[in-house]
Amino acid sequence: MIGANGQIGSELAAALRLKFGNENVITSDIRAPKEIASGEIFETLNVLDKEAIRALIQKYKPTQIYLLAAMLSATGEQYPMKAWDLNMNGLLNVLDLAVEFGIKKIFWPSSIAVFGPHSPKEQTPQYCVMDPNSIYGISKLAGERLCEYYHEKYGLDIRSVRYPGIISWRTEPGGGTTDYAVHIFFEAIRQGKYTSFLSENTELPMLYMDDAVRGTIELMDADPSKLSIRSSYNLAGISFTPKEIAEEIKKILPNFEISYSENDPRQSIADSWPKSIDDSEARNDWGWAPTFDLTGMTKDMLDNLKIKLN
Ligand code: AKB
Repeated sequence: MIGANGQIGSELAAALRLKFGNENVITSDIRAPKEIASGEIFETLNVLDKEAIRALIQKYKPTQIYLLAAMLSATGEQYPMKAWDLNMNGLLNVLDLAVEFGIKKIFWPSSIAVFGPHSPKEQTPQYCVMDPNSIYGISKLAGERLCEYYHEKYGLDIRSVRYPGIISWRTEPGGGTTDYAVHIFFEAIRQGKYTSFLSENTELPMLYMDDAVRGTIELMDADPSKLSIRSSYNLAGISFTPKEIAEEIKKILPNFEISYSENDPRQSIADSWPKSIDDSEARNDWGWAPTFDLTGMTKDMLDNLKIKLN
């Protein structure tokens, strides 16, 4: 796994270690994590260093690669050229080496950021106008086209989902537009209040980490003949606004207070994204179904954060 220290990578790696055993999962990232548990294998790796990836493939002979290293939407707007370089050339390095070494399966995440201001906002379908206007979204859409191209041209078994905002309590996200929906829970426990950088009625698609990890592994286990999409599957969980999530938190923490900041640059990114996603293809092709609703997710987040932060 490349980019294993981030929000999704750290939890996906833990799930893969349970499934395949510590000795069969090699995690890597640009920096070592704070702790490496005994028996776990970690290598420092910059995904832009193709020769370093080659050396690790030769050393460990992996059968699958999970590529999670990326710069997200908000940070991408601060460093557009770096975001483009990391997101595109990181992917191209892995795709090329996967073909060269005959890697059996690749996972690469896309995002709801591939949609743009002219995409339908409600129940956004798999196929529609896609005019992303963040560098992150542009890089993800280009990446999707590359994935399908490598599948068609070289037979690469690449699998991908368009993640919505991912909500989790173990690792906080960094640099995304949907991050408010994680920070709100941390601050509810730490401070009892939170200032949202998105306005109260900004509705975005989100997914609880447990569902995201399970769905990712289910897609990787799916029969390849059932997969009709080799760009990236729409994936839906729960859609809500900052106001709605605050109301849900107040049911458990009645004194919780929410306020809203103005003129945050992330607002315009959020405004260009869908409010909800139609994920019929994922449901039909590989049986995808999320299990957490807003109430269940809020309870699970707060229960776990109370223990973690106190
Ligand atoms: C972001 O906000 O940039 C990410 C995403 C939706 O891909 N969480």
